[in-house]
Amino acid sequence: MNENPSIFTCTVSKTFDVSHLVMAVVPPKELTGEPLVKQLEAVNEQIGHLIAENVPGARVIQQTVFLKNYEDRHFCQEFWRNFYGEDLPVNVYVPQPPCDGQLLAVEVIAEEDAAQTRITRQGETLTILKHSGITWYYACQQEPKDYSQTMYAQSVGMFQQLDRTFGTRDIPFENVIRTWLYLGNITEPTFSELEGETQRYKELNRARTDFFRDIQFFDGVSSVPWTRAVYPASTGIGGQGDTVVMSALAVSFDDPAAGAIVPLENPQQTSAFDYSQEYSIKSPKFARALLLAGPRNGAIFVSGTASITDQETRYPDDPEKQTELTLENIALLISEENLKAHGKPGFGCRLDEMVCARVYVKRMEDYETIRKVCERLIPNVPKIFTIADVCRPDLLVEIEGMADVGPAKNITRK
Ligand code: 3EB
Repeated sequence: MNENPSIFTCTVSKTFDVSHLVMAVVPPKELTGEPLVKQLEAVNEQIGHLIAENVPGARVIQQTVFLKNYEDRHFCQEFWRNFYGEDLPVNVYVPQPPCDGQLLAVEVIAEEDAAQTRITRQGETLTILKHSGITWYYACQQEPKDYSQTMYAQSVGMFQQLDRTFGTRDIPFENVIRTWLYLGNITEPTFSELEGETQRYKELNRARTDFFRDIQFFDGVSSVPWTRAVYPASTGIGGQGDTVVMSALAVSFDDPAAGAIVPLENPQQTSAFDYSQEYSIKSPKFARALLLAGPRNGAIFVSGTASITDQETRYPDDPEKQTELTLENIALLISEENLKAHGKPGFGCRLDEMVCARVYVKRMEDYETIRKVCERLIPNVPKIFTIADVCRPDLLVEIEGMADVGPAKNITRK
């Protein structure tokens, strides 16, 4: 049934004992130009099909919804409220148009309804999933916010809001392993009380640095004690308009001694938190990737990755080479060699074994070129392509993804 793997695919992974589906869902071509409700119905139908075929009864945990028109989020949320009722997943609405021209594209995470699975929905901003000795907290922010505030104040406010959401379950920000920061007009100038004229992304970095200052990430969460500063994996990417949208994933282990959280760096890139001040007076505090592992299996969260080696942008005018280098960076990060170098032999994998990928394309005219490279290098990986500005003016593409790894990994493609 899956004739065009680039627009409609699903990965099923049983790596953590229960089946876990990741889907990249876009309304079919025939619906181009049709109203939102038609496209939403088609998306729901596809999700329903994929679940029924692969893991009957699986329940949707989180949807990341990329919108051509950000105002449509209200209609989408009402549509899904009616459809899911008490089982409404966390929906993160991102102001980024899908590259293929549809009104929306959705990355969906669903989980087998096994005897050992516990799902708790807390309002519309937090879904808690418990299985295999791990609890996953999927959070998104509430409806925003005061756009008249400075970039710095808005960003701190969003981090605090996420912190409060986790706080309702007594989960401190120390447990956050992955953040997504979508920032409208990311490379545009803004005013800072501290620096005067600066750039919005740089102010976000200053806010993040201040917010993270007293957080000892992963302290007490897992068995690995950190003697240096460590940070969650992250994506920092543009969006339409003046919006700031954030989401985050936190975890806890029943038995911290049985779990490991290992931030991963790339041997051919300067760590982002060590970037020099020309990129941002306060460096971006994130890990290139992060491994979450039990004794026999694990998941790698790959941060937004771009055409950078050391700390320099490479191939400033060449979208094909930028995409190749970006994927090479991801391949290096998740490679067996790199995992071994980080003390976790047996937890690496190949690039084309990734569970899913998101490809953020700066300019529509580069889409075909970038898509072709992705089809060549990660043909079987469910992919979503959106239009989004990347935080440096000369970066044309940014890619993120997930991988399931470890001696007990168990992945199939549908
Ligand atoms: C880079 O490597 C590209 O600010 O959280 C990638 C991933 C990037 C995350 C962030 C920024 C962030 O510097 C940009």
